[in-house]
Amino acid sequence: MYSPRFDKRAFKHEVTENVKTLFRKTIEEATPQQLYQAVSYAVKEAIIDDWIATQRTYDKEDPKMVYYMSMEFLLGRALGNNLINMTAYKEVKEALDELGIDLNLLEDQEPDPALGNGGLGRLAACFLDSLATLGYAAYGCGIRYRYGMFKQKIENGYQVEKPDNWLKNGNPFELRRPEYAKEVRFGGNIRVEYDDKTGKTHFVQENYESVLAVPYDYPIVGYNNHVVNTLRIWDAEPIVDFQLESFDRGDYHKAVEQQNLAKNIVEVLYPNDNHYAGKELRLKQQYFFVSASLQAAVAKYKRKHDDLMKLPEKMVIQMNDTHPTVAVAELMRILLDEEDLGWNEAWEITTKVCAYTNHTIMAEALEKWPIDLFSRLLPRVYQIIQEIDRRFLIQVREQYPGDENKVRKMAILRDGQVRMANMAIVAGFSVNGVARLHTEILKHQELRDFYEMMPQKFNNKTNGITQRRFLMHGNPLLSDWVTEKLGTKDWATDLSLMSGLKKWADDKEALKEFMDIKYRNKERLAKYILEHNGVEVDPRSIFDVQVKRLHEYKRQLLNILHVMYLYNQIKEHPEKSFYPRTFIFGAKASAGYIRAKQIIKLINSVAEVVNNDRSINGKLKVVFIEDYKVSNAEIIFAAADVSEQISTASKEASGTGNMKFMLNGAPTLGTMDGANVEIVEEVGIENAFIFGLSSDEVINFENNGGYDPYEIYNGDPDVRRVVEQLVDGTYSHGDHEMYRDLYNSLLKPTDGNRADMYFILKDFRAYAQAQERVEAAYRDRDRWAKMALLNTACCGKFSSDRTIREYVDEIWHLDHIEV
Ligand code: KOT
Repeated sequence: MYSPRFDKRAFKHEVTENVKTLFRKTIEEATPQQLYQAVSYAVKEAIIDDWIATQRTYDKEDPKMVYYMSMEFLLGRALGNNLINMTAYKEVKEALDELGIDLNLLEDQEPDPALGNGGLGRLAACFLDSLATLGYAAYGCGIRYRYGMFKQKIENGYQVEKPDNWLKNGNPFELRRPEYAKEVRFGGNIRVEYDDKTGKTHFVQENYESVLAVPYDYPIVGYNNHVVNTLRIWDAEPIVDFQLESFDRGDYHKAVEQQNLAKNIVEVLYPNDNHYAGKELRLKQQYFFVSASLQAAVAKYKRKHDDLMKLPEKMVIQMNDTHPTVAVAELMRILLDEEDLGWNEAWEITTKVCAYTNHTIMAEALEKWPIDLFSRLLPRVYQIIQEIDRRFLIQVREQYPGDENKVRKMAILRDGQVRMANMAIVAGFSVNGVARLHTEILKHQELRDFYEMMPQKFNNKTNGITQRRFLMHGNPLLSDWVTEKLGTKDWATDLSLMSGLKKWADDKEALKEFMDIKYRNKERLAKYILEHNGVEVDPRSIFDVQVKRLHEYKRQLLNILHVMYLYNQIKEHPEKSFYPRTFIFGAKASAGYIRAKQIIKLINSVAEVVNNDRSINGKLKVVFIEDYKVSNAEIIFAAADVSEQISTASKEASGTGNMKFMLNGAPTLGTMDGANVEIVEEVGIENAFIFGLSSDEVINFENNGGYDPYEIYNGDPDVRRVVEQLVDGTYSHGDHEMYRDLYNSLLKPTDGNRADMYFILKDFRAYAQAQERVEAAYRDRDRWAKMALLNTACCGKFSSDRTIREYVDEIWHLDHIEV
């Protein structure tokens, strides 16, 4: 399948055969969905050989492996990406053309696997791509949710959630592996058995419920290197033997319970980003996939090795936020109870194997499980955590005699809660943040006590993204142009080469080509918007884009208030020149996040008023793209002129959308937050539009009770006007109450929260001024083209290949492999 070996005739034959055997049809008769399946199976066929070869190499060379444990993997579609990484995209497109099949239409037939919420899950997917591409042995470990992230419909301006039945037509790329199934146990009680002969104590779980975890393997194709790694996602099935036994005893109830437990556990992804809901089922999900993955990992190790003390030489576990951190205690349990090691040995192994990544400082995202719930569901794991905590607090008291305040802050068990982050830090050998600023805030604010006690554990790994999906696949025009200008395609695996584009930054001809490509991508997006949203937008206008999860700290509200302000300006000064703008939004709100949903409604209400006002001559358009997801994201990034990254400084740990925009040549309009800081460092402040409070200023305000939004409200008539427009009926058909809560959130303290918690009014004027700078820069076509091009040219640092190299060199110490 790799270009040199691609056999077009054989491939076409294979597709034709697949259509026949799978569907008893000819190519002409088959539906697009059936053709997608037939083509995917043909592609899988080619992948399988490399998959086998890769696993054989791992077997033979026995490299150290990373297990990347994550509740989320936001993969996006596989077909196109696999073809890109097999360097067969163009050949396959040609072959299919000859069969009268349009590859792009086929790609649209694939459901977008959405086993993640946003940045955290997408990062996990980019990491798997980079690990395979760089030739490292890696397993992704996660859950095969029956329903992924919900599909978003907009009805009458409101978000409506529809189930995402992504498996309804089957999944050509996955492989069920029942031979590796593992039992996972919940609840019951622990009986302590003392063995007189050996003098050992055994802990036996009784009266538990259990499910069978069945793995599905999903190939992760490396770029142009024949490496195929595995994402292993677990499904839950009832344990059949048990069920029969229960039926025999007439224990129908028990059998039904097992069925229900199995069905419920993997039913659906919790659609909360940056938010902890504390649901029992969520904890079950966490333990379910962590226990199954660890049992499989230890079993795999034991097939080749008998000295468990050397386990850390062969595996490392990266915990993607606190969600899988029960891994720490589960690994202890396996080593203590199933492998009969002593505490000290088990602890030594665990603390050499486990590493933790922190992705957020948002207080509402902190996982703190109620002890009663936790100990009821995971009685043995809880005992182990008690012992970890007991031993740790002895250390704290030794190091800080008499400082009970430290003990209170650092304890794992406290106030009736299990604090997962504390456990991860205590047991992990590495704690990393996801951008330099974020890591500094962790060290000096949120996790200060831990940093003081164990500074050697703390390190930064600034996030990255894969250029294979977000440039090669998402933006083929720019991709080809870059290859031509650099005279090589090596940027596909070495993004630092992009800096070679700088030499074209003053070349009129090259700049024109660059902007022509942007224009064609804008046309492509305009077509998508017309087809999917029924709104006509002008590709000659500035495409100003904010796409990301909806969260107050990300401040979509600031953006839309500013649109309201611009609308007022245009209405009031029709004579003033105004460069036409299209404000594009895309965002899902967690189903239960009321205020986020109000913001979506507000955006759509503003769109309705503005887009239908003929008097402004189409100078302003607002579009809310329904169902923002990986597949349409690729089209959106390619078409953006302006990248809105306007979170309240200190709140966005890193951001990764910011990097995707940069890669595609869109300058950042943003705050000095997360990875924006490093983006500006790379591209130069003159090639970005930076505004607003700094993280230090924000933190300062927060530590001193906030600020008074009425200062702004009373002092700035433009701000006052847009705030009043939330409740004067302008955007609500005369309804004064529709946006009252948003209005109140800006001006009044509500349910224990400060007024304007996210400094929207405070930053408003600075934001509006930055937007004026955007307009001025855009009017100067040459200047803008240069800025845009330099963004692409300076994005080298933000490849996830760089990030993964740092993880490998500084945390994981993996062996490089060649297949
Ligand atoms: C937290 C709880 C549940 C689900 C998701 C989260 C979460 C998501 N925490 N952090 N994130 C984002 O992670 C990205 C990848 O590191 C960051 O770029 C982004 O700033 C985080 O908000």
